[in-house]
Amino acid sequence: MEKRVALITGITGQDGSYLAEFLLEKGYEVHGIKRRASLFNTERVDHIYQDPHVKDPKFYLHYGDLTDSSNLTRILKETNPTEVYNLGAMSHVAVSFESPEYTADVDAIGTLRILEAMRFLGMEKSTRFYQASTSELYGLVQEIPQKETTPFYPRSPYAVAKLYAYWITVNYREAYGMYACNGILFNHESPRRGETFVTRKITRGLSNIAAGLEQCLYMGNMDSLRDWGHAKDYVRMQWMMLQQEQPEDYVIATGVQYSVRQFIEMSALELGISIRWEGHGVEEKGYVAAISGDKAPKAEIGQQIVAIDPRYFRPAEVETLLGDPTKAKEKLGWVPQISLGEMIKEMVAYDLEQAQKHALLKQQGYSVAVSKE
Ligand code: NDP
Ligand code: GDR
Repeated sequence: MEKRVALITGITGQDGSYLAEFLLEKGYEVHGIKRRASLFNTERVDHIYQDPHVKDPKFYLHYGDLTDSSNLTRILKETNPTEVYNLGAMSHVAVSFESPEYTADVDAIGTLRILEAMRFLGMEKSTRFYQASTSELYGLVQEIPQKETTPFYPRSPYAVAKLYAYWITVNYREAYGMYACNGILFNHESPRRGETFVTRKITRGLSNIAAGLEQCLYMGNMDSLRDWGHAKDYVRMQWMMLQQEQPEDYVIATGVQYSVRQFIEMSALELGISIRWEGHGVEEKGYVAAISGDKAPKAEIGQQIVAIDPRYFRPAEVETLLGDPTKAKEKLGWVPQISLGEMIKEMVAYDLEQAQKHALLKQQGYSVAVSKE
């Protein structure tokens, strides 16, 4: 079989780490671009790291950045990939309001830089390209549920930057005959999700409360509705999209929607805590209504464990997202295998274990800082 080589931008992120595992299992040689940081930033891929001194390694990391054209061109030339997965991005919607110009540089122009480098190197026909597009493109939704033909209406600097990346990918496909496609992915989560995205903030914050490390979880808009899947299911689909005869764009979603408040309730129940809500809007509060199960959380009945902090409201919100993955199911046979309940169980189990380790250290007199945002 022809040698299969993948280059992944954003390999140190949630999706990059799962995709790298998946491709290594399929026998690919995997190259990833990591940013230079003042501390180690490869925690999510450390378990698949291969010492470059071993014979015939299959996993390589290269220093690089989506803002650096010459760096990207050199890495592409040296690795000569058969598939490029552009997962690198400033991916936090709220932060994109704080750093809109940087977000545009990385998420929009970064995508152009890779496509243009591929063209410059004559890879239009030899290398396939995947772009990490997003349900945030739908923003102020024009149709429910959202599918491939639903009009876009981005609502943040992040989404506007990703709109450029979406269209430049379509444009290079049409203009130069490249095998380039967009996966329009709805929110997907896992224990490897960044701690400041809402699901992980909830499972981690509530686990810290259950372990007695924190008192209260401060939230933004809890009425927001999302279609949440598991990152493992979604990276499989990223690969499938590059294995077809024709390059096409696909919506990847579960087709089921929950509110942030429901996600809090389900995560709390997993920890043996049921919540009673009081008040409305910025006054809304969540109290411990009952404690059950064998996890014996340290929280007390009547303790306030959820509060609203308006700092977490966004200048423009995406209130509701619900995907229609029919095309992916019918054309590629893709169906998500991990349910929301199973995912919450996995995330809570992971975060509770971390919280209990910290609690134990604290008990032994070591100082433990729980970073929050
Ligand atoms: P993460 O935030 O976990 O990972 C982002 C990755 O991009 C990290 O490896 C990060 O590096 C890297 N990165 C950030 N800035 C740069 C830069 N300037 N140059 C090179 N690399 C950079 O995101 P996810 O894994 O969750 O998402 C992967 C992609 O999919 C992103 O493009 C995201 O926008 C998109 N997406 C995600 C969805 C989701 O629900 N997860 C849904 C739809 C789309 P570092 O580790 O150093 O910070
Ligand atoms: P999102 O994910 O903006 O959809 O982007 P996030 O988890 O940040 O927010 C989801 C919803 O929850 C509301 N929310 C809060 N969000 C955060 N982060 N923190 C809070 O305290 C909080 N309280 C309420 C938000 O307002 C929002 O409505 C993610 C990213 O992975 C993008 O890169 C990706 O493109 C989209 O998903 C699909």
